[in-house]
Amino acid sequence: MPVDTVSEERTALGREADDRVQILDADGAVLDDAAVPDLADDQFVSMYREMWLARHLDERAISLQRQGRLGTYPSLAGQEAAQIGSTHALADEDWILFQYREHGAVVTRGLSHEYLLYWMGHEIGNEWLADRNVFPLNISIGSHLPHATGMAWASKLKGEDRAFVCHFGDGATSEGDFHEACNFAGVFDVPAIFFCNNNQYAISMGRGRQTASDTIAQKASAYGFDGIQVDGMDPLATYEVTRQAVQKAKNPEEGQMRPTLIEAMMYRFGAHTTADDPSVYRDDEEVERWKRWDPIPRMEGFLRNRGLVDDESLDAIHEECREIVADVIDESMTYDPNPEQFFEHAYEEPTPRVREQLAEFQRLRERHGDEALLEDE
Ligand SMILES: Cc1ncc(C[n+]2csc(CCOP(=O)(O)OP(=O)(O)O)c2C)c(N)n1
Ligand SMILES: [Mg+2]
Repeated sequence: MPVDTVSEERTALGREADDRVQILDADGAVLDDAAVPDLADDQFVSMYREMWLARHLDERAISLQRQGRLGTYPSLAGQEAAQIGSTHALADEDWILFQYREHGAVVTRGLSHEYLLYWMGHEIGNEWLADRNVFPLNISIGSHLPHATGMAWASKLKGEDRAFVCHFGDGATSEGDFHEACNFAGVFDVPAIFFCNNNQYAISMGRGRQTASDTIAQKASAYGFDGIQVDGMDPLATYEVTRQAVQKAKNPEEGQMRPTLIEAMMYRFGAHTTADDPSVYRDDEEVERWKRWDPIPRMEGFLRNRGLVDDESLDAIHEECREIVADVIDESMTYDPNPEQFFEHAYEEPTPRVREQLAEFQRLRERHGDEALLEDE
């Protein structure tokens, strides 16, 4: 990645949209003239722990899907730094809206077995997120961006002190919802941060065919607010850029607009989802090139250089993460769903048609029993 750094003189947000912010080199050494964020040592270690936890959860989730114990699942490997670095810059009262791949942002707010339940097909996994100020997951691309603008606008009108960080992909920037959300965010000057996880692909569609713009960050200038490109595989850089964006969202200086569009440059190491075969549209050599920037060994390098971890403490972190994930999986497997829940989540109050369908389903269960209903033809 190009070697641009955050220096104290040049704050991250006062840059051109193609002037990428980076703090760590590929091995985790601090770049010359880069300013390391002012965080306590245990915060740096937490960032590493959460990235490792998220990667491990990812590996286990893919394995569960292969065993038929989890539904279709989108892998986050390679994208941890953007999700975890940026979430570390938020206060608990700030909201996160995410697409579907940002498990790392969720993990940073605390991992519950209910999150896995969502990926097993149970909507209850979305209910739990609200308690952590995380908006429900959004499979339909771009649809949550206008909600981010609306929530941020409402919050501003209520005089709250919150920021709304909305994660989405490079593919989502081609949706009308992206344009509408950014446009109104600018018009109403709302405390929203549009965080684009540019992982170079929208399924098989490469970034080069997504937009003719040089960068995604530069699109912000059309809406009248700051756009900034950051090395999305550098957790310290994503932390710092988000921190400055949050500060501006909540307390803009004279003449500053509250919203920010952050384009985090990264790469998805794995398949788009467990239903995808990436070898059809990209070659291994490209994947290997990007793995050089893997955020986890990079953060490990930074921590070792600072004397914050050694082999022993790293082993203990990994063991702790394995236990957390194993417990969460065990607990999720004990869930005994009632199939009538199918009818519960589309509407606050069921419509007459939904009530009819539920009654018909109940009649079928009574007449045939669950076993017969679940039998494969
Ligand atoms: C409105 C809509 N159109 C199409 C799809 C099918 N679809 C699922 S994922 C995806 C690609 C999204 O790419 P991007 O926004 O870059 O996110 P990424 O998967 O790379 O994280 C598409 C087109 C969808 N889910 N919703
Ligand atoms: Mg993408």
